[in-house]
Amino acid sequence: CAGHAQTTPRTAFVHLLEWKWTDIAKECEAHLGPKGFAAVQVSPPNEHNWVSVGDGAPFPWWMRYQPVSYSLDRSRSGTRAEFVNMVQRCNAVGVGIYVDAVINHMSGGNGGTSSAGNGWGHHSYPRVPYGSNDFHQPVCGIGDADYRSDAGRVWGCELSGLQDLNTGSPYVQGKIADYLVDLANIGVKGFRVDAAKHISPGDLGAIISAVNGRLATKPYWYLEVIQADGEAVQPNQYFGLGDGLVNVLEFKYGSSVASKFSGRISELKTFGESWGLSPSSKGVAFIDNHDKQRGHGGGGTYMTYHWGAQYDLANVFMLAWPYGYPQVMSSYAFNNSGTLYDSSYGPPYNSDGSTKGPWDGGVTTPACLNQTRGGWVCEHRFRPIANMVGFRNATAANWTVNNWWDNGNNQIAFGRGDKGFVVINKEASTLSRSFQTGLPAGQYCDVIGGDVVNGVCGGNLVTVASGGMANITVAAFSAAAIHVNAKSGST
Ligand code: LM2
Ligand code: CA
Repeated sequence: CAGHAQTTPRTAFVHLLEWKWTDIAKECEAHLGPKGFAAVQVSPPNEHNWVSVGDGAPFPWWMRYQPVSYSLDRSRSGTRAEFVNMVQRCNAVGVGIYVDAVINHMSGGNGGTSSAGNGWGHHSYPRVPYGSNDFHQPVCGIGDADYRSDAGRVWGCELSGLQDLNTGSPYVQGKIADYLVDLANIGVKGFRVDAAKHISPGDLGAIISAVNGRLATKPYWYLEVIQADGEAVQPNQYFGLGDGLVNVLEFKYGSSVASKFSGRISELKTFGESWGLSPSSKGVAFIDNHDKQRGHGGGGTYMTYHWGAQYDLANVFMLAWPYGYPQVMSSYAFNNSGTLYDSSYGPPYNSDGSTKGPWDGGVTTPACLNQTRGGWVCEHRFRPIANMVGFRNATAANWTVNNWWDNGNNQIAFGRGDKGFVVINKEASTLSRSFQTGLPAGQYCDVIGGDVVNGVCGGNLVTVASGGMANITVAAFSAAAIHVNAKSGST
């Protein structure tokens, strides 16, 4: 026996907001699998309210957050058969599917038609079925003051007028568990729990335990508990759920990084738990998400692709820095100024409201990297972001930062032991310097500027001398990154 081959772990995932199942299947095979992504967070796959115009926008993205049933028969992303096909094809290339589970509430409003053409009414969802007993009564709305003073109302009243499920009831817990177990049996690997902050830890813990208890392999759980100082509900109240294995989305991560990218990135030297972030083993890190990038979910300053090269650099930092489990955002284009603010616009669409996907029309390369409204941005295909996923995977075994260097302002560099080294230049002039790296001597490919194809680097080569020194030149508002899985001349 020659021993077992070393497999590189997959340590970052992507949210493909509003992508269709057929397109995600292709993207797994064409890009996500080869680049080493661990998983895709998909938009809620269940039957949802169909909103033709909402908050002044055609076919708003947020209709997906108004469940009508747990049927997968038809959401805006496609059919159950397409969903199953996607899960199988993504799993086959090493990419898991994480489902955005909307289980705190059902729809807003008093009635309408669903994505599958079915009717529903206030507290009336015959396809689950749910009736008025299955909702928190008497109906109340969460007020701004409740967040500070009354956890019970945050959990038991309506968020934005969305009909709040009685998640303490065994019947409701059973219906939710059936839905999630169905998904796991299809092959889904994880769940983002939407609005988890609005479900009490007791109720959510019961649901997670019920699902875990019915499966041979526990899914990965990460909860949306938006942290704010002084509030009655805090993320650490949820840490013990699911035998202590659940994660939380760490909202301070992206806002902290944005504040340093607006000031001095050299101050990121100490970034992590000491800044008030959740323990690294608990946190999902992200620069922006579908809410924050368009001013939803409580607002706050987060970087988006609108920041241009600086956004790439923030993602390079996230993927190089050993904190948490990073989530890459992948968007469709939206305007964010003045009256053109597209905070509710849905994805690129056909006249009937169906999604016009990046892989539509039998193309061999998806219609990505289009930042004009009506286009798909696909940040996960920006080369610095895509290739830093490989960096994170290659450096996962060395969960420390060393050989830190900065210029006291907006140029930084650091290593990940003998596995990788990164330089980030957020200044308007070229950075050229001899750096101490921890890497073994050799020729490495700067993966920010090029891909390694058949062992040949398409970008700059970086030579590391014995002892680890390397001359590296980085253009203004750019970066350089080398790691042991992208050596030139290797196969
Ligand atoms: C989340 N966090 O706890 C999601 O990340 C967030 O995107 C969801 O809100 C929220 N939970 C509920 O799932 C989004 C969006 C809202 C939108 C809701 C429901 O940010 O603007 O609310 O989805 O679609 C919309 C209207 C709102 C209306 C509501 C109910 O914008 O004005 O409230 O529908 O009809 C009366
Ligand atoms: Ca609730």
